[in-house]
Amino acid sequence: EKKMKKVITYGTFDLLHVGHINLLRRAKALGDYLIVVVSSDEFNAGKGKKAYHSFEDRKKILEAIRYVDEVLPEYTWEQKIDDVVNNNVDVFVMGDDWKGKFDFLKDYCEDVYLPRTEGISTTKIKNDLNMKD
Ligand code: C2G
Repeated sequence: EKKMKKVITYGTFDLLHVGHINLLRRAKALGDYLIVVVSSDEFNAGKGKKAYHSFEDRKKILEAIRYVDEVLPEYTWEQKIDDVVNNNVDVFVMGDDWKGKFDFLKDYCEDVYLPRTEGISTTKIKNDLNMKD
């Protein structure tokens, strides 16, 4: 029978918003099973980011989304090849702000960059609420 088509995507997914949901819905539509690799708090610190929600809470929130089948932790930039190979992933998906940044994955799976949802971002939410970044 048809092999299950597995999709993977990465992100912080802090202060979940419709841009995240659009990305996750469209990523899932590219296959049968969606793995979301969510940035650990330590990895975010390395990105100079501090998420409002802890890793554990961001993981729980993602697991509650109908499009998401599995959530794994993102600890390093370098883990993507292992993640793709170890999970038998067919498609890697990211918003197009990352276009071209992960071309090294082309040898292991299909790369898809989706247009970002305009007018929304976690940073915008924080600024609109006058929170420090
Ligand atoms: N996104 C989107 N539209 C928005 C905001 C975000 O399509 N308005 C997408 C991003 O392109 C990304 C995903 O939603 O694919 C998650 O966004 P972030 O949580 O901001 O992820 P980021 O901090 O870019 O971390 O190793 C890659 C990093 O972990 C990506």
